[in-house]
Amino acid sequence: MKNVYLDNNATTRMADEVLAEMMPFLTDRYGNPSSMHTFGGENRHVVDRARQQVAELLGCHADEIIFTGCGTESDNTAIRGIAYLDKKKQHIITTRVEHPAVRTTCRQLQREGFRLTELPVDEKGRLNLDDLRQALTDDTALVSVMFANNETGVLFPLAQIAAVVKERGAILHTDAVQVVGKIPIDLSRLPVDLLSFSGHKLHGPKGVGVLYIRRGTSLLPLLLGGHQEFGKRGGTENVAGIVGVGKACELAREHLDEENKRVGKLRDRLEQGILKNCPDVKINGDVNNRLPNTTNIGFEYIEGEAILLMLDRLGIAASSGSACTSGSLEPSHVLRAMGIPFTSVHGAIRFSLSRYNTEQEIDYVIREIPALIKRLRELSMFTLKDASPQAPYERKPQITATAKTP
Ligand code: 7TS
Repeated sequence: MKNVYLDNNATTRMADEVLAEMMPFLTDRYGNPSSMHTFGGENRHVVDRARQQVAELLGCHADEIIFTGCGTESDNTAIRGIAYLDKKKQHIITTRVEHPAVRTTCRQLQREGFRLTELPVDEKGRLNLDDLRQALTDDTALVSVMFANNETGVLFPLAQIAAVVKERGAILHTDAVQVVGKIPIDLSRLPVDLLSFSGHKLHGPKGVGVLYIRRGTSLLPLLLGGHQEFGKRGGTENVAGIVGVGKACELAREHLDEENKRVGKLRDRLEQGILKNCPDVKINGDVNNRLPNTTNIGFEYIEGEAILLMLDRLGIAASSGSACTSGSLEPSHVLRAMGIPFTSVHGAIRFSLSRYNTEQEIDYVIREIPALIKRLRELSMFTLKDASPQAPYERKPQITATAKTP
């Protein structure tokens, strides 16, 4: 079997219906929505319709939605846009397990003089609400807490977090890049002020992000320029991309419930199949509270990169941590924050599914993995089995070839 794509938290296949909807705006209907003439002006309605489609998925008003260039831009716009607004408030709270789009932005603000609190998580990746309560002060400008973790799928209890933050009158932003389109969100009941997501994670196009800004919440725009997006994000609109993300939201709304269940069952089948057939394997994260499509599996005593390469040869695409941090060989900051033992953190693999995965694909992966893991453990250069959980790698003595006697 070829090409089993299980890296949907990195990006997803665009739905055929989305591409069909976008096509006219990549070809004949290229007008600028801000133009006075009908040819451009018609595209204003198209952008507004997409705004409505997004709002219907999130349970908010269309005028609370702005389109950006990606999830990262939405995160940056929300965080910097709030931080720079009120000079009297110089404190920001976030968590230790955020995606770099949030983490790096908050750390940059810290370098600029803001006080930053990064809340810890427990061994299952859960936040302690008392830590949040204690961290909040009168000068807390912003709390930025992800909705679900991209590496483990663990969900933070946003409703409870919002209640705590609102008690102290701070602004709450959530990075929902991994959540929108996977589980229902109803912003008419969830009092967050800002929420970010990205088109390409829910079978929409790349190059378009969304930021929800609750009515009455002011922010300083990150991109200054024209009056587009209610003056909150200058730049000619990516009409095709916006049409695509609108359609992706409409499709998610129609199919979310049934797909959720189906994808969840496939994920559980994969997990059970691997747990049953491979020794020394653990699931990382709170299994009772996570996205239905994600599992993070720690294969002890081997390197994640080696597993990924072997899987790749079999046509199976998965990931170790986030594609945004891979390439660095640094173990995942998320798993380290959870205190996952050293012997397991390096061999952690994230499998993330989507509506396009099938039972046959999952069974193929379950069939192939045990032999692959066994082989890698035999080949392993590292004596991790004998190492203490926190110890650095101990290399086995190199076996040097003995010179042949002539
Ligand atoms: N926030 C979260 C929680 C994410 O998972 C990602 C992408 C982003 C922000 C950035 O979104 P973008 O549209 O700007 O790329 N996450 C991942 C991942 O987990 N593997 O590759 C990309």
